[in-house]
Amino acid sequence: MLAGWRAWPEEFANRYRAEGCWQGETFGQLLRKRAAADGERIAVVSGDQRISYAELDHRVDRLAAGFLKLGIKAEDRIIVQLPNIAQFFDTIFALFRIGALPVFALPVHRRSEIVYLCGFSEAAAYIITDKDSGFDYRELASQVQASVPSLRHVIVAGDPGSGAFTSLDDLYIDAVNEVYDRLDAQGPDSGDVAFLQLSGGTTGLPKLIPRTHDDYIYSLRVSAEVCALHKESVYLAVLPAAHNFPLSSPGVLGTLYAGGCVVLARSASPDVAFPLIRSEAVTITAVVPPLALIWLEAAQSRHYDLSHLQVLQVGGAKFSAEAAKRVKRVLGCTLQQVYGMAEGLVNYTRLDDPEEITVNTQGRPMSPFDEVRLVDEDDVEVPPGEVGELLTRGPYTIRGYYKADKHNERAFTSDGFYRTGDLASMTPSGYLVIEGRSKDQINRGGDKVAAEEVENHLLAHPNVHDAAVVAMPDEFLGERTCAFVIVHDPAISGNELKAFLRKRGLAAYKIPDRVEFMESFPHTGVGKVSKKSLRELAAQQQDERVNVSK
Ligand code: OOB
Repeated sequence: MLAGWRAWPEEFANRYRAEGCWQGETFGQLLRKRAAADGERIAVVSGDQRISYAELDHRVDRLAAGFLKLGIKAEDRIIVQLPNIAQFFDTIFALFRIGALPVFALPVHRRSEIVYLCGFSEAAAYIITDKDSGFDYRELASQVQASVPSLRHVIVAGDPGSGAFTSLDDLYIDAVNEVYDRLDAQGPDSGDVAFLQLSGGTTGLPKLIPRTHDDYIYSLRVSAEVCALHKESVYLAVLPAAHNFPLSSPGVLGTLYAGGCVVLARSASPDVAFPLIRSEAVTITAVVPPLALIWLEAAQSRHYDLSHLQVLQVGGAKFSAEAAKRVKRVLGCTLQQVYGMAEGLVNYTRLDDPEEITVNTQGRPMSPFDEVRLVDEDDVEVPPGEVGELLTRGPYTIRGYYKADKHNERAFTSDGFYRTGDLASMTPSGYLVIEGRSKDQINRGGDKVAAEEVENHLLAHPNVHDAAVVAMPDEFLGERTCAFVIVHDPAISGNELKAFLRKRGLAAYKIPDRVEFMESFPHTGVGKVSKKSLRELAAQQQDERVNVSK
């Protein structure tokens, strides 16, 4: 068993097996089965590539053979940072087959995040693309390798350049059948950890989320059912496929689970996505709220044929009821709100729910085995209809972060419920309405920013005495980031501090949108920095700015 992973207690594991949630299948076997049953059907469309299930299965075998030859083995952690390209699937399924663990980085992550992930997970390899959206990942990889000498391989999809990097293309090798058979015979157990997801984070350093084959495949099965996926379904991936929402809710993996077709978009812009919806007859796709607003605008001003689209999923951050009401009228499809988390629990509005529910709630738990509680600050359940922190446990919700014993004591209750840090109320029919957050995090239109992580980077500047990062309301993203800073020498500008953070290799979405200088911070009764007061101040300043600009 992977060291640093907290499995479900035996009693729960037995129950989830007995109830048929965990069915003993691994990702490697799942793909093998789809290839045997529906080999000719198209699994993945990427640009002008159309890859059938049989081809995908074979590509995965060949790449797994190459990974093995390179020395990658079961339980090795492999940082995967790929955009929405076909090799993403070859890579993750090949690693699944070997039992090596992808660690899902997002394409927007930069040196700070990747160096940390490589070091913390003691990664054996880092898999990137050559260039994407004008960014050269090979340069990033060179910097990462210089900081993490234990990293054995950098593997590049595309041109590996002149350095010592390995070409992913060269790793697809035609092995003899025995090698493939051995892969199946020696593959991982369905109860093993399959990969590590990234948490949105509330602390100084991102946490890693271990998900097993059993638990994740269960979440795919239920998601595919709730979203009525079948072999004719066509899912368009516009969000980065490595994120839990487009990965599994039902996302690209839920679509493959159902035998449907995944279409990969290199950009989420309507100019790219809308033509794909028409040409590939896309039936379902998933967006974050700011993107939904852009699509709603674009669909009104330009005339695209979106008639194939049956379901638009919106999640990752709160979608305003006002915008939600427009989806059906403007895009002509059903809105499905999705409230989920990489730690597990996913809630959906159902496709046949009345508009009252799809517009005003964030859905209800997808599985009858999900347990949810809404509690006050003393962990006592709040009366029906009132707001409380959402706690949850179930067959696909983790019992602990990877190698984070101390943090786990706070993040989970003693009886194994995950503290989501989300404030919610529940309707009489069991639907959740997200009302706010108790965790120290900013949700920038679906991108999660851990306040403490950014504060630590600011504190690394010699001129910064103290820093407090909070959310400020924003019409488009829902929230943006405001950093309040106390400096020793006032001869420094906000832009200089932002440039400092960028130089430290922090992902762009974590750079504060605004920096405000202060002489001292407001305090709470016990002398802690009052983030509540700072949030109010940031909101007030924001209002004043908006009024001035009007
Ligand atoms: C999804 O996953 P993460 O891990 O990036 O972020 C989880 C957090 C939640 O705890 C909540 O604070 C927020 O994102 N969130 C929402 C939301 N969906 C997620 N807040 C309000 N309304 C929503 N609909 O974001 C994620 C994972 C799987 C499916 C969907 C989203």
